[in-house]
Amino acid sequence: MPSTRRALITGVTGQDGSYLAELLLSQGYEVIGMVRRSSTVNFERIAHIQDRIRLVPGDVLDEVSLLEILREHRPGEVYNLAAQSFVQTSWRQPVFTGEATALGVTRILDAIRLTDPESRFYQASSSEMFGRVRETPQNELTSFYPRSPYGVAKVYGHWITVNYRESYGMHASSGILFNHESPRRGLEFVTRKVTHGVAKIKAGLETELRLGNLESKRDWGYAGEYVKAMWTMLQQDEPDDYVVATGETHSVRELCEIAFDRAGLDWEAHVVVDEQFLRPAEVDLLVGDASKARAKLGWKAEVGFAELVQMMVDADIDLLRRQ
Ligand code: NDP
Ligand code: GDR
Repeated sequence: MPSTRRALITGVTGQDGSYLAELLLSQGYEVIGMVRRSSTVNFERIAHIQDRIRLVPGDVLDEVSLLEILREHRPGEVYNLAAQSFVQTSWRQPVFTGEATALGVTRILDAIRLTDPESRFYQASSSEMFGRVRETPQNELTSFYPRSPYGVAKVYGHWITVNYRESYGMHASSGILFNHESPRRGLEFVTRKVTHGVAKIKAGLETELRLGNLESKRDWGYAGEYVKAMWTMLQQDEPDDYVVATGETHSVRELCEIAFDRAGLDWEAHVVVDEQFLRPAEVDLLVGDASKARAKLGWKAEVGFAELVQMMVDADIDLLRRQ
């Protein structure tokens, strides 16, 4: 039997993987973190907990590696966070994005089916699946209209999760998470690009910040609390799909106003629109209706947008000072 107190996280070196690992450790889990081989180590986000996690080599492109990990460690819960997650890159590398973000999900579901099909599974689905939105706000029943190879791959990952649940009776759940950010966010995503850019301008290292579409709107929440929703989904008797969001939407322009203001700067004096950051097809507006997660999981976003942006600016100013 797989152990219910042992969890496997794919994508443990990412933003969400690091917060989820912390949460599971605090709940007394034995945490197995899958890491892919690279020529340089990139464990910054988990350095503080590395001695408490068991890191194992594997790749969602390689089903044998997944089978071996599952056979050897027999986790009762598997959180699939691994993906090529940057939307802009997905136009440049659509096939790779499909391999990792779409087919990677089938590889891991199939490996679970062949080893311990009773293990519980979480799939990191995305609000990018709603793309050119069919209704506002978006909920679990809103139809999908992805606008990037990444969004298309996530739609596949979502439906294969539903399919394995229905075909094999697996406890497979899909969390449709809207954008969530933190001081651990990758530097290429717009929130962190802005807050890190503000810190550099404040420190006199840069004078301008080049961005793409300032009008797009997102439902931005705090990653540290979104991982709790993932875990809670796997504690339910029945697997299901849930939207996880704040229910508020803000533009990139508002993000800039708040972030620069926090550092005592005028955003209009520094932000330059550069078309290299515009996307071939944009998702104009996302805002989630997380009432199902609230009713069934008791989950609700607590950290507001301004608080989140200010937390990230403060963390980046502090980071640059220490560097
Ligand atoms: P990150 O980009 O920060 O982390 C992605 C993780 O996936 C990294 O650990 C990366 O490893 C790993 N990875 C990439 N390719 C492979 C591969 N082929 N095999 C094994 N591991 C791989 O993403 P986030 O933490 O922000 O997001 C986690 C998941 O949630 C992703 O699936 C993302 O698409 C999804 N999501 C994220 C949202 C958000 O707002 N953050 C919203 C909705 C969904 P390495 O460090 O080696 O690159
Ligand atoms: P997104 O996040 O595409 O929503 O995907 P990102 O932060 O990259 O973009 C959000 C919005 O900001 C606009 N934008 C810019 N974006 C970036 N990266 N850089 C810029 O310079 C810039 N200027 C404007 C974008 O056009 C877009 O409208 C994130 C990822 O974490 C996905 O993995 C996840 O599934 C979704 O969130 C939900």
